[in-house]
Amino acid sequence: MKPGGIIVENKMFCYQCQETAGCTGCTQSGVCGKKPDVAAMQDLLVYVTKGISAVAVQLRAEGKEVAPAVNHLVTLNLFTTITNANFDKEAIVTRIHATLEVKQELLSQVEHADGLPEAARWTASEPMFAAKAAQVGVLSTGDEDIRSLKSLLLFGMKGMAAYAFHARVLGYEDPSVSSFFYKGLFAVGYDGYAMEDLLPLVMESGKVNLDCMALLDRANRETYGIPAPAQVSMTIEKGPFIVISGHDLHDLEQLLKQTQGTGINIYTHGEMLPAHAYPNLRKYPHLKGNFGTAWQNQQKEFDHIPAPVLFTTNCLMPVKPSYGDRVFTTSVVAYPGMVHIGDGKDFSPVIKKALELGGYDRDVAMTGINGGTTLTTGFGHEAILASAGAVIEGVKNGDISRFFLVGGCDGARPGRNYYTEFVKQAPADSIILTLACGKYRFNDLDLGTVAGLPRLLDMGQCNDAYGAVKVAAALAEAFGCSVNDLPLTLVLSWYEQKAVCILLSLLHLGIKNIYLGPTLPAFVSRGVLNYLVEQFDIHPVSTPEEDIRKILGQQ
Ligand code: FSO
Ligand code: SF4
Repeated sequence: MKPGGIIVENKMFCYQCQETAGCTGCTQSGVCGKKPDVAAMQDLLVYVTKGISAVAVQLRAEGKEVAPAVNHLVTLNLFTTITNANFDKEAIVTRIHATLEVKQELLSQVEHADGLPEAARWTASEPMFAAKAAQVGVLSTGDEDIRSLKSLLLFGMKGMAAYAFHARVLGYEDPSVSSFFYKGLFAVGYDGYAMEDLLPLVMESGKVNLDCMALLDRANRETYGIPAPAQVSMTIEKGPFIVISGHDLHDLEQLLKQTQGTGINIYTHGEMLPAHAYPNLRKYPHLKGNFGTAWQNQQKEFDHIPAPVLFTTNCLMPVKPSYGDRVFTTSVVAYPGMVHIGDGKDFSPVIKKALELGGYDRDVAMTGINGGTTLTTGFGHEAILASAGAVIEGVKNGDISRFFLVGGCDGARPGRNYYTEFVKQAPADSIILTLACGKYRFNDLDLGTVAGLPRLLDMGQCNDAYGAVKVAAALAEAFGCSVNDLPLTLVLSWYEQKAVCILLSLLHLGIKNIYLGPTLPAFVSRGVLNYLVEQFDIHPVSTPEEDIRKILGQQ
């Protein structure tokens, strides 16, 4: 309803990220730039993926195997619909066709098809897609609390699919993750479940995601070595260069190999920063440094950039004409009109563009958002636990008063300077662990040291939340207490669906007293919020001053 009582019809409905319109839902066009026709095809892709999952569940109940290719297809479909990844309607339509085709083949193997839901049987050609999409979005679930739990489950699985995908490209798979996708997607599509059926599934998704992040942690380390602390330059050297964004280390490695000896330098962007910590990536001398800050600043930072930018995963923003001829996408990322690099990972169009544009004619020093000139990353769980003795001693003798994990996503909405202020105001004898792109709010600050350790420890990407869990568990063991009794507070910033699955993993571990912001998810209904507050003491963030006082027990 608009002011004046005019009813405005929804052109779409999406409320999966933190920046959703009016903190309730994008109904006319996505705040992220997603158009209604793309939103519709994403809804339909989720619907047909629920359908193929119901068929897979039935086949397994009949004792039949589901091929790994089907697991991959479901993972890819979920990942494709994550925020800020795929804005290309045609690419999504292609995935719907592929899914329907595989599903028909699977359906022919089912003996007892009578109980299958409509999504499992539905098939059509493209002219029918828009009409069907209009009936199958999240609002097709009427009850608010049920819709909320199904959304938590679905969005959490989208995030988990990203991690499963990254592990798989490195050759690591966990069949129990795919089994959970089938079960979870079946549940999201099933009308007969009540709150008490869905809640355990939501919690189970947190457990499965933890296993999935553990698998990716192992995959990254066995492939690229144990991360070690690294100082990363923010100066872009004279000459041709390529900026690589997103989370996919395998894409970065391929690009590094293909640019060896070309005279092109490579700079990470956003969530790719922690790549500098891995020995088997930092060994390439042309992996020079980091360009710019977090994802929401890209339209400003890429303005007339004399280099191509390769997006390997989210977060891609609508591309501006001032750099539109130099954006390349790969994997699940796509944007109409941009060159997409296919699965063969032949990056020669990107390389050609870098040589054509030539880069800057002199070294250009960039700064972080607070004016700092250096970034440090690479404090993975191994590096931190190697200093466990000093940490434990520091806590025991009072040199270290508290740990804060200030982590999660950055974003464009006002209110995110909360995290900068929080870090600035945290006690001088506290240690700040961080991860994911939210750290760009403060990772150029010089916070000094405490007990011989840097006060700010960047643990890596969002998936490295697994490492934070390992550190917390090790500290709890050393102090003979539970994680909830440690002098540790989690202050999380969320934006998209990977943050949802990480939050669910923390809840699965029984971690309480999490501070969550900058706003609560629109898809968490009052009923579900009450449950989360009662069970887990989740706090919405208020002001840094007030929250720090509360955490330190000063009020
Ligand atoms: Fe950020 Fe984007 Fe890593 Fe997200 S770049 S917001 S939670 O994709 O995944 O932290
Ligand atoms: Fe809106 Fe976020 Fe959905 Fe984009 S992803 S349409 S901003 S809710």
